[in-house]
Amino acid sequence: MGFFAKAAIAVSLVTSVFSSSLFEGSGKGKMFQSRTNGASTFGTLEHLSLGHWVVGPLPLGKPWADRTVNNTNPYDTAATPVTGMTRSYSWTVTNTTLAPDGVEIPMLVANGQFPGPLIEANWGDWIEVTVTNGLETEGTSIHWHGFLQTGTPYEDGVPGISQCPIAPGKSFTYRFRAELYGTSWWHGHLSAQYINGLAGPIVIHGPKSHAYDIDLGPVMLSDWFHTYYKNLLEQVYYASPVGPIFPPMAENMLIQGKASYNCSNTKLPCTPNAGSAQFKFTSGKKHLIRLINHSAEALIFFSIDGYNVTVIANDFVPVESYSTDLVTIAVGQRTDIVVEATGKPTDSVWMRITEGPCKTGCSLNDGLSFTTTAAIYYEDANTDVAPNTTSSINPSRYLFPLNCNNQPLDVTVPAYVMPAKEPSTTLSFLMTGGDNSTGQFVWWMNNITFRADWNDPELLEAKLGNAASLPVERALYDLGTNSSVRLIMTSVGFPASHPMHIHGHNMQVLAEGVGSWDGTTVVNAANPQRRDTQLIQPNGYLVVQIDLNNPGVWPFHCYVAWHVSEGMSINFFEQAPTLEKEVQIPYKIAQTCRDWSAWTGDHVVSQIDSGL
Ligand SMILES: *[C@@H]1O[C@H](CO)[C@@H](O)[C@H](O)[C@H]1NC(C)=O
Ligand SMILES: *[C@@H]1O[C@H](CO)[C@@H](O)[C@H](O)[C@H]1NC(C)=O
Ligand SMILES: *[C@@H]1O[C@H](CO)[C@@H](O)[C@H](O)[C@H]1NC(C)=O
Ligand SMILES: *[C@@H]1O[C@H](CO)[C@@H](O)[C@H](O)[C@H]1NC(C)=O
Ligand SMILES: *[C@@H]1O[C@H](CO)[C@@H](O)[C@H](O)[C@H]1NC(C)=O
Ligand SMILES: *[C@@H]1O[C@H](CO)[C@@H](O)[C@H](O)[C@H]1NC(C)=O
Ligand SMILES: *[C@@H]1O[C@H](CO)[C@@H](O)[C@H](O)[C@H]1NC(C)=O
Ligand SMILES: *[C@@H]1O[C@H](CO)[C@@H](O)[C@H](O)[C@H]1NC(C)=O
Ligand SMILES: *[C@@H]1O[C@H](CO)[C@@H](O)[C@H](O)[C@H]1NC(C)=O
Ligand SMILES: [Cu+2]
Repeated sequence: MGFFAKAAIAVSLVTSVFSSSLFEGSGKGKMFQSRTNGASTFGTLEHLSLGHWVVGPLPLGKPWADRTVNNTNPYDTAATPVTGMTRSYSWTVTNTTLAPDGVEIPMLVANGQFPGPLIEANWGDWIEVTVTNGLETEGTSIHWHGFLQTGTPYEDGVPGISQCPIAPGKSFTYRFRAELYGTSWWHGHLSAQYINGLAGPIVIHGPKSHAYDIDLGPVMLSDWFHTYYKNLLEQVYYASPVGPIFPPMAENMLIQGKASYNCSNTKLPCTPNAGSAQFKFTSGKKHLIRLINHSAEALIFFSIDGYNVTVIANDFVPVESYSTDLVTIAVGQRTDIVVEATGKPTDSVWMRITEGPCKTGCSLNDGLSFTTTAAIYYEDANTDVAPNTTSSINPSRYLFPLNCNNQPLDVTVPAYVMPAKEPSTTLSFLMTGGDNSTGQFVWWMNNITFRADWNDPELLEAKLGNAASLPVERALYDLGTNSSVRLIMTSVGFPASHPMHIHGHNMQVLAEGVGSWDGTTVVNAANPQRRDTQLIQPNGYLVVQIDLNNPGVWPFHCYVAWHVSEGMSINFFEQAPTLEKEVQIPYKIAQTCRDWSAWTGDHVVSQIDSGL
C-alpha cells in the first residue's frame, strides 16, 4: 500500500542545536548520537553498564538475601524483600525531532532520550516517577509493563481504566513497588504514542537462574515507522480486510533505537548510514543480554552470528535455561539470554534481528529492510571496522512451522514451580474482525469492540460500585470474588497473530495451538509456562489462567498497537468487595481527572482510538 502520509509531516531541519561531540561517529555512522537518539547513550560504546545510574546497593547489595528463583513464591507479597529504598525519577515528555535511522521525524520522548530513560531498582524497592506532560496538544500516561501493582491498581497508567490522561503542562507522580524481578519496559499508554518513541527499559535486579559475569543491560528491539502515529492509525481504520495486506507496514527495524536507511526511499530529510548500535564483549566471559521487544507490530527473530544463546527468563519469569540459535519475541515480550564470549579478543560479530517477510501475517513491512544489525566488539577488536560475519540461520524454518508463534510451550519451564489448578470460573472469548457498520475495520471479542472513555476511568467507577451500569463497549467483566479464572481465547478469520497481554498479573499459559482447544490438554500441567504476554496464532487458540488475588480493574489486550486501537481489549474487575472497602484511591487521581476535564473543556480532543 503506497499511501503513507509521509508528505503530511512537516519536519524542520534543526541540525545546529545538536552540539555534543561526545558520541561523534558512534556506530561508525555519519550522524551525531544527539541527532539520532537525542540525550540517550544507549547503543554507544561509551554507554555505562548497569548499576551506574542511581545511588544505593545496586545490584551488589542483594537485598533479596537467600531468596532464589525457586525457593520463594514471587507472587507472595509477604515474601517480597523489604528494602526501604525508593528509586526516584523525573521525566518531561516532549515532541522532539530525532532521526534514529537517519530519517528525521517528530518523536514523543522522555527527557529528550530515545530509547527512553532506564529505570533500575532492586527487587522489593519502590519506584517513583514524576511525569510532566510537555506536549502542547495531547494528554499522556505511562504504563509499567509487567508490574503487579498489588494494592496500587491506580498506578497502572492506563487512560480510561486506571486514570485520566495527564493534561498538557501537568505532572503526575507514579509510585509502585518492584514486586517481581527481571527485565521489562515502560511506555506511553495513551493511544499509540509509544510507537513514536515514548518507551524505555526497566531492570529489576534479583536472583538469577543462570550464572553470568557481565550484565550488558537492556537491548531494545522494534519495528520503526517514519509517520506520526495518528496518521498511521487513520490508515489502520480504513484498511480493508478484503485486501491482501493490512497497512501500515514498517519501514525499518531498530536495535537500541538505531539503524540505517536507504534515503532513496523517502522524501523526508534523511542522512544515509546513520549508524548501528555497538556493544562490547569480553572474551571468556558470560554476558547477560536483556532483550525487549517494543515493536508496534513486527515479529522479530534475534540471533548472534555463529553463537548459540541460553534463554534464562521470559518476561518477569526465570525459566529452566535452554540453548537456542534464534530467539523469537512478540511485542511486549522480554527474553533474558546469556551468551558466552567464546571468540578471540580481536573478534567482532553482528547481532541481528530479522523480521518475518511481508504478508505472512507475522509482520508487515515495506519489503525494503528485513534485517538490522548491531556490532559486538571484543576487547581488542578494531572498532573502526564493521564486523564481517554472516548468519546461516533461515528464519523461515521457524516462521512456517511455528506459524508466527512463540517457541513451543513445553520448551519453557518456570524455575518456581506452580501447578495448574482447576479454576473457580471459566470464560470463553471469540476473537473476530471486520468492518463495522460505518466501514471502519474493528476487532470484536465476543462481539464487543472496546472503547475507552478517557474522562471516566473504569477503576473509579468500579470503586464506586458502578461496574454493572457501564456501557457495553467498556468491556468490563466483573469476576466477583472468584479466586481464579481460566480464559479460553479462540481467534478466527484472520491470518494475524496476537500477542495477548494481561495487566496486574502473570498468567499460566495452559495451551495454545491452531484450531480450537480440545477442552482438556494442558501443556506441562505440573508447572506450565507463565508470562505476562503470549501469542495466539492465526486461527488458533490460547488458554490461560489467572489467580484473582489483586483487587482492581485489569486490561487484557492484544499488544499489536493497531489491534488494540481497533478495540481488541477487555477488562477484568477483580475482588470487588476488597476494592470497594480496602483500596484507597489517592487524591492525585481525582486531581488528574479534574485537570484533564478542565483541559478538554477548552480544547478539542481527537480521540482517534482507545489506545494501548
Ligand atoms: C509533534 O510535532 C509534529 C510535527 O510538528 C506535529 O504534527 C504533532 O502534532 C506534534 N504532536 C504533539 C503531541 O505535539
Ligand atoms: C533451583 O535453582 C537452582 C539454580 O538457581 C538449581 O541449581 C536447583 O537445582 C533448583 N532446585 C530445584 C529444586 O529445582
Ligand atoms: C536504495 O534504494 C534505491 C531505490 O529503491 C535502489 O535503487 C538502490 O539500489 C538502493 N540502494 C541500496 C544500497 O540498497
Ligand atoms: C517483536 O514482536 C513482534 C510482534 O509480535 C514480532 O513480530 C517480532 O518478531 C518480535 N521481535 C523479536 C525480536 O522477537
Ligand atoms: C548450537 O546448537 C546446535 C544444536 O544444539 C548445535 O548443533 C550447534 O553446533 C551449536 N552451535 C554453536 C556455534 O555452538
Ligand atoms: C573478517 O574480518 C577478520 C578480521 O576482523 C579477518 O581476519 C577475516 O579474514 C575476515 N573474513 C572475511 C570472510 O572477510
Ligand atoms: C466503527 O468504528 C469506528 C472506529 O472505532 C468508530 O469511530 C465508529 O463509531 C464505529 N461505528 C459504529 C457504527 O459503531
Ligand atoms: C455474537 O453475535 C452472534 C451473531 O449475532 C451471536 O450468534 C453470538 O451468540 C454472539 N456471541 C456472544 C458471545 O454474544
Ligand atoms: C465468578 O465469576 C462468574 C463470571 O465468570 C460470575 O458469574 C460469578 O458470580 C462469580 N462468582 C463469585 C463467587 O463471585
Ligand atoms: Cu492483535
